[in-house]
Amino acid sequence: MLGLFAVVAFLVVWTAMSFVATEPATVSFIKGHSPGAPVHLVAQTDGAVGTGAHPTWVSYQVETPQSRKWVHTTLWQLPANTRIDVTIYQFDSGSPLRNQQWGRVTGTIGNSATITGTTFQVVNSYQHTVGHTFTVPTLGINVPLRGVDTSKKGFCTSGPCNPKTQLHHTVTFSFKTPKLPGNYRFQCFIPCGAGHYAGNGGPMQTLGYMGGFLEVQA
Ligand SMILES: [Cu+2]
Repeated sequence: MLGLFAVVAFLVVWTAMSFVATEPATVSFIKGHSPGAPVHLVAQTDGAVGTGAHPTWVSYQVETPQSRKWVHTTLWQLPANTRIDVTIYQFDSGSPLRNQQWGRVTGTIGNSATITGTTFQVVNSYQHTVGHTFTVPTLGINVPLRGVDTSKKGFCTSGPCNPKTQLHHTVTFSFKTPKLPGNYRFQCFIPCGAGHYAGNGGPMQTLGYMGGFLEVQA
């Protein structure tokens, strides 16, 4: 009886630890941040992340604010009630939208974003493909990230991709973090998990790839 209990206890602890051990790292934009100053957050979206347990999976990577290194994680710690200036280098190909609603820019400052310096409020997906969306449902934020044309030179096949040399769209936008601290879920609404059920499995459901949290702290 005691032996059985030990086995069960071991399995419970082992399962819990394996979850803890596989949680992606957190990149903090709070350390060294002076209150009130805007935060600059730089991320990229790759067709294949090139690192970790699933190097072929589609993913975000984020740049550390001080050392400017690419980190494969979607846990981003941000100060509350602060303007966040976001730059996303979008290296992946795309597809037409299943729902044109996801082509709208919402919830950002000015309800707009820029692509290669040009302001836009909507992506017409009859004209352009969309690779991913940066969407924070509880904050009403949605930014469509246009797909690159894979027939052009310099398509990045494995991350981290280099914005200086490889084909991408540079998308920028700003938003304000809420006053209320908490973990705000963000995700992609393009079924971009190719090879997984309906495109919505695998990286679409795994922390660190196409979904994550804005960890807003006071
Ligand atoms: Cu996606």
